[in-house]
Amino acid sequence: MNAQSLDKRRDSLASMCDERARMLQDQFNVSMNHLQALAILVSTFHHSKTPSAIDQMTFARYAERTAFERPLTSGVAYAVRIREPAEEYAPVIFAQDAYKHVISFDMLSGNEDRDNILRARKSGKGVLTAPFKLLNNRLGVILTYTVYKYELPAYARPHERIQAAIGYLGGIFDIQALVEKLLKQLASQESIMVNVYDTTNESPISMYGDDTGSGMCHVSVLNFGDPSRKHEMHCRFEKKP
Ligand code: WA2
Repeated sequence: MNAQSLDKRRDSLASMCDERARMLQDQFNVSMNHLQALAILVSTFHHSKTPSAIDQMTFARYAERTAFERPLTSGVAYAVRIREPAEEYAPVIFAQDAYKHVISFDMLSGNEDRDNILRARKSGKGVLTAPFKLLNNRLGVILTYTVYKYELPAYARPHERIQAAIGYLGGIFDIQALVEKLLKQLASQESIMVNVYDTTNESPISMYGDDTGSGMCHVSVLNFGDPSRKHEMHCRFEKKP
């Protein structure tokens, strides 16, 4: 291949990869905003009303009916903060039907969930786990938003936030299945191979794709809204048969 057509090939790979990365990032961002809205819903109709206007059935039905608003999630769950003299727990009290099996599980007992909850409540922002094996044995990432007892100003200190936290809303992202679905919507003449990695640590964790392939590769940076985690999409042309 001459230099000119090689350049052209590189450009077309770059634009296809960037397009896919942008699409994934946009869908992630949309999902994230709706999770935040769901946290506000729980705050308004569960914590700020006596008696609560939400029970598991209401939550599950509402979550199911609004699932189209969170295109990359396979479910949502809400864990409430329980404080006992020296100990503290976060059992799940509400969950979308697909995750009913986590109800009453303490979310402070698993490392990934625990770290996420601790980080979420002191920052007031949406925070993301690394990819890990969920209780249903599938690979996923969890995005957590904290529900506070009262509305906190943007400048609230971490210790104020920790004090005021009363619950944690988590969105479950089934990356494997949902990225596949998303990419299938993009028809292209020449198919490309896509891999998505969590590149926060020195050794990247594969989130999507079979992690093989050689030859020309384009890397598009992904921004999933949590500045303490890094993600990349790697694209290659599919091998000619
Ligand atoms: N939800 C569903 N399956 C899981 C899981 C989880 N966490 N952890 C492991 N498998 C209620 O961040 C708060 C949900 C955690 C939220």
